[in-house]
Amino acid sequence: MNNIKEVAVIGLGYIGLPTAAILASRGITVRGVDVTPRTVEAVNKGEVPFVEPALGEFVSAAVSAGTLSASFETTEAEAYIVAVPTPFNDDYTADLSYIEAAADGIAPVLKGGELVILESTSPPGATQHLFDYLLNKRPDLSADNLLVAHCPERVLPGYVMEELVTNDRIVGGITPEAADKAKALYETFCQADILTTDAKTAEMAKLVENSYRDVNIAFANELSVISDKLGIDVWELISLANRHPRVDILQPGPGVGGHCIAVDPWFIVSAAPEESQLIRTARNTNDSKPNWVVNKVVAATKSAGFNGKVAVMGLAFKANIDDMRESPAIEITRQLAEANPTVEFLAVEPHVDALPKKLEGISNLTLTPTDEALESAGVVTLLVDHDQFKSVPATVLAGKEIIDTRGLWR
Ligand code: SAJ
Repeated sequence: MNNIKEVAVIGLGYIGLPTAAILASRGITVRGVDVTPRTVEAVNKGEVPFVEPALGEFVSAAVSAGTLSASFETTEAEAYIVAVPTPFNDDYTADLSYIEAAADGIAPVLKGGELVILESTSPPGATQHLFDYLLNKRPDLSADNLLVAHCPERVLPGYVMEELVTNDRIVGGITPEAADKAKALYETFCQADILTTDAKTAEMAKLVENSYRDVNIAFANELSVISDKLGIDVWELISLANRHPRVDILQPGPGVGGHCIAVDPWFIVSAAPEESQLIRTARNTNDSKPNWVVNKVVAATKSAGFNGKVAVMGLAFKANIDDMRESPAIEITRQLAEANPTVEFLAVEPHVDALPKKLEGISNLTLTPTDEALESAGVVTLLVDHDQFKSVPATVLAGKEIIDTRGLWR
């Protein structure tokens, strides 16, 4: 039974804000903490500073009810949930500086007996590091009086509010008591099974889930390159092979984006470099796919009668979201526009009203409405399978060179 009534959530991003809002919807008083003024201001107005279906209603209801508020400072609570980024360094080791910065905010307000939950995806040993780091900052607290657990998030962007409730969760405690206490807190909103283990196994489980997906997408991406060479439609090939009862191949695309699948496998590779051959190769296969797409588009612009304009459909890292983190579409667009200054690139992204920073200031690249781009371009490159693009009539695409990396228009 949960007896925690006040929670501080550090990091109000794609995971922290939904978690804060759903806890608040269960009557827990939640104080969100973030370093970004835009985020803190938006949340305090009951708004969400990014696109995530259904989250807006939760945030506005919780802010109106007074159960959710946001600030820059970490204040006293009974439990702290850390949901900050864990990017990788140049050598692919994890950068734990955001976790340490969160701990710097938590340490001074601890009184003893609190629960600290790390949700951020972390390399093996990071939860123990957080525990040691906090105790080091607060040598006056006894180790038995600090409960630290890892509870990795598993929700799929675009379905977060649903999956927070329906997905099973893994909770790994530094001690069994920490795991049990974290489990009770998550039971206030999670209706699925919550499985407890030790912290390192929980860390690794999360990394393994995303590596499993990365390896399987790499298989699909490799098949798409092979099929292209052999003159085979890879989507037909995969759908036929998937009619075998024990085959379930994923879909090829322009590469793997997002802050999770393109990142997490590296944490395993850096923890066991010699032993992680398959995981490393899959990462490299997926990372090389954007280059392959760039070459296909460049070849299309060399065809006779090309009118000088290329439409690039979609910039987000996947369908129906505005999240551009590690997006292969952005990488492809940037490389194309920079290397081909005489070609005009019309980027289409219905979820944003300005080009992202990485694409700012490129003179032959403009953010263009869907109809206008499709009408004027001679080459159309589909990079994201947004619902809005599904309904493009075949007549609009007729006579154009199409590079459809998602199999949406086949
Ligand atoms: N992709 C493909 N082909 C596919 C599936 C995905 O090319 O068949 C691409 C997508 O276009 C995208 C990338 O892979 O660029 C990642 O998309 P995704 O939908 O596979 O995953 P994410 O990054 O949105 O969310 C993943 C999920 N993990 C798993 O499915 C194992 C989610 O449950 C995790 O919570 C999330 O990572 C995370 O935060 O770790």
